[in-house]
Amino acid sequence: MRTQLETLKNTALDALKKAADIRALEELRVRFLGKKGELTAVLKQMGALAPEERPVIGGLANDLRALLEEAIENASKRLEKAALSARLRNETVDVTMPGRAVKLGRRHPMSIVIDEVYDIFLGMGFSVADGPEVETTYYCFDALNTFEGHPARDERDTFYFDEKTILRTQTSSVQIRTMEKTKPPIRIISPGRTYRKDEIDATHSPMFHQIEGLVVDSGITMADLKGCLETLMKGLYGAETRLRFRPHHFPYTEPSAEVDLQCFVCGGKGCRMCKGEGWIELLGAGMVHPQVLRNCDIDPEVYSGFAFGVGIERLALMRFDITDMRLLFENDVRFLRQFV
Ligand code: 2NL
Repeated sequence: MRTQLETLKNTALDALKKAADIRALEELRVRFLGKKGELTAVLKQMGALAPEERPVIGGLANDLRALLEEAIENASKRLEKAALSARLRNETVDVTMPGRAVKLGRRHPMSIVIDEVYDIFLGMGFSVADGPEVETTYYCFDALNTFEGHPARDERDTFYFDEKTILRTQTSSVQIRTMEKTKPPIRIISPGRTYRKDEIDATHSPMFHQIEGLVVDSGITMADLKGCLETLMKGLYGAETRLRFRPHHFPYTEPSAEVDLQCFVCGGKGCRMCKGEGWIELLGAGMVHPQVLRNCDIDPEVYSGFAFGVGIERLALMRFDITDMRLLFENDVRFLRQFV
């Protein structure tokens, strides 16, 4: 039995040295030290030994068990270390490898124009005001001196939810809300979506964007309005830009004007772009009607103001030489990619 134990020891140590991974090592532990393992098999023959031999062989067997257990433990540590360094080697990241290119989108032509208008007005000390798109007829019409029965209120032109609730037809409602809340001096622009029951064609859409501007202070005159609009249009279309003010009528301004841009194609001579007129209609403006000021609890004897409203789609079409407004809403990336 001594030789059996000796052989077992040599075979086991040899096998342990060759174990390639943790699983193989576990198999070896079962094979040599398990309940049905080779060491147990040798000990089962103890009964055949002389009584005085038994404790000696038993001692040798215990020593062998301890020796193998330690050898397995050492092998296990060695294999774990090897597994870790193999993993570290495999998972190395090449930090010099070029990254995957990110596909950048572009700003929508409308956003480009809106941002340009923001820049110009923020430069003149204006702030941006915001308000609801679902409005009451009070803020869209009554407060703006647009009496009941006025054609602008017609349900053939305006989206009504009920008698007193509509989709705003202009962002003037935001200006009214601002005048109610804050007292002069007021210098704001209010950009946003507006809605009218228009058929879709190259120059109309039931949803469009508008920017309105409002200045109220003591001593504000039509000259301030002209200077402000010239600064805006020269900023958008270049220093050569010329404007023309034509008398007009709005219920909320007095006097009122329509403002034309000298045709940038023919320089005023008359061409297809301006339909032979030499001028292109741009926007509406005027001095805030005294009644509108009174409606907001501002004394027209002390304060005066000017206001204007301009469609942004129209500005964008001219700014980028686009001939059909529908292109702005169809979101075809082949179209949208062209603008910077
Ligand atoms: C247009 C151009 C305009 C205004 C809007 C306005 C706002 C207040 C008071 C007075 Cl709170 N006016 N906004 C003024 C003139 C023209 O829009 O073509 N509208 C149909």
